[in-house]
Order: sequence, then C-alpha cells, then structure tokens
Amino acid sequence: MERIVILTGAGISRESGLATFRDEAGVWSRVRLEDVCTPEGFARNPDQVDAFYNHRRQELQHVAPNAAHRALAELEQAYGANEDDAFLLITQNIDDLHERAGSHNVVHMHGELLQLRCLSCGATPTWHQDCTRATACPECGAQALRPDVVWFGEMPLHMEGIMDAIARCDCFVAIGTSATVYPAAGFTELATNHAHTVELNLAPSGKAGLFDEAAYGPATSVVPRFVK
Ligand code: BJW
Repeated sequence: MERIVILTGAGISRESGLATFRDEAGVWSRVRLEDVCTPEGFARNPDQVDAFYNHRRQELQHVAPNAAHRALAELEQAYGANEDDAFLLITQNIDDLHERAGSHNVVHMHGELLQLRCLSCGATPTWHQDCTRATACPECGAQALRPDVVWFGEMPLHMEGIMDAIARCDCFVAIGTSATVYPAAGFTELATNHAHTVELNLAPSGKAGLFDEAAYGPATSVVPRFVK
C-alpha cells in the first residue's frame, strides 16, 4: 500500500479568509514577527502577544474550511480504508480548518490556536475565548498561560513521528507553503530520494526545483484536481 505525507501551510487557508504570513497584506506586513512570534517578544510584552492571538482566535470563529481542506479529508478517507499509517497530514497551520473539514490523522507541528499552555504545570487546555495575563489555568490555578504555538527558536512539535513518516512515504505533497521556515522547509529534501514529490501552490516556492510534479493556482482549484 502506498504511503502519502501531506504538508500544508498558510496558503491552504487563504481562501477561507485567513491571511498568509509573507504575501503582500500577510501577517508580517502588519506586525513585527520579533514582537509576537518569539519567546523574547513574549517576555518583553506579553499583552501584545495575547492581543495578537486573541484577535486570530476570534477571526477563526468567522471562517470555514474550503474545498482544498475538504479534498484532503476525502483523500484520507480513501487511504484510511487500507492502513492506519498510510496517510499523514502535517500542518504548519495553527487553525483547526483541517479537523473541521473531517481530517483525523493531522499533526500541528507549530501548535494550535485553540489551545493554551500553562507555564506552571504544563497543561494544555482547549481555549476558545480571549486570554489575558489574569487568565487562570483551569488545572492548577496559576496565571501563567501562553499560546500553545511554536515561536522562532523553539522546537516544532511531533518531530519524531514526522521524520519517521517522511522517511517511509512513497509520495510527499507540499501545499500552500513558501518553504522558508525550517525544519518544514527541509522536508522535501528528506523525501526526494525515495518518494514522488509534488508541489501545489499559488506560485513556485523557494524549493520548486526539487519537486517531481507541480501545479500552480489557488488551493481550492489545484488541490481537489490533484486528489481526483
Ligand atoms: C497560496 C494561496 C492560495 C497564497 N492557494 N497557495 C537560518 C537557516 C535555517 C534555519 C534558521 C536560520 N535562522 C533561524 C532558523 C530557524 C528558524 C527558521 O526557519 N527561520 C527562517 C525564517 C530562516 N526556525 C525555527 O526557529 C523553528 N524551530 C527550529 O528550527 O528549532 C530547531 C530545530 C532543529 C532541528 C530540527 C528541528 C528543529 C520554529 C519555527 C516556528 C515558526 N512559527 C510560525 C508561527 C506559528 C504560530 C502562529 O501562527 O502565530 O509558523 S512563523 C510562520 O511561518 C508560521 C507558519 O507555519 C510558518 C510557515 O509559513 P507558511 O505556511 O509557509 O506561510 P507563508 O506566508 O510563508 O507562505 C504562504 C504560501 O502560500 C506562499 O507560497 C503563497 O504563494 C501561497 N499561497 N495564497 C495556494 N490561495
């Protein structure tokens, strides 16, 4: 049975209404990543970081999965009927649109927007509301919560399972990512010697030359077409 690994980035959620990071009008055009996406920025001004993620948490309530998310959920169903580890969806996105579209075997390597992490007891409560410095951890009562996301300089999550899945896959598909942020930007190199590699993106990424196959256009067009 063929094993497939999919890597998604912000581009897959663009047509749902969520901004990408590095495109014109992307997230980094309105805030400095050093301020909101590093442990140092959080230490300097946690209120600014809370406000940034509170805004994105609210935004998530008003968007829905699109045809590309749904196509990947259908692809998983087709694979799932065969073997448990035949399909893995690695997402760099912290939104929950893959899950809402019906995907199950999803790993969020950069964390999850709807989860907080307690710096006192390590609990990761599900969180749909705003978070402030006064918000108490439901498990231990400490006022020491941060977004459960991966900032620059921090170790991405689930790396062991991810590396294992890439090493064993027959097909690797990167969707809607600029391939500028490591370690995800290096996954194609890891797959390229043993797997068929595919890029589906609005425009060629920085790693475009490495792929065996590519299709360029909006995710809601190219992903369903690839899946059929
Ligand atoms: C469409 C579309 C449509 C648009 N349809 N497509 C020097 C060299 C190498 C590495 C480093 C270095 N200096 C520092 C590093 C390490 C650093 C890094 O990579 N920096 C680079 C910038 C150089 N990385 C880290 O620090 C990571 N940790 C780490 O490396 O730990 C050590 C380690 C060692 C060994 C093994 C493992 C680990 C942590 C990185 C954390 C990234 N965090 C963020 C924020 C998450 C929380 C949040 O969302 O707020 O993750 S940053 C941001 O970038 C977010 C994204 O997941 C990530 C990637 O962005 P993505 O998804 O690619 O979005 P864009 O905007 O860049 O691209 C969108 C694409 O979509 C474009 O191509 C468009 O064309 C396309 N598109 N519309 C289809 N409609």
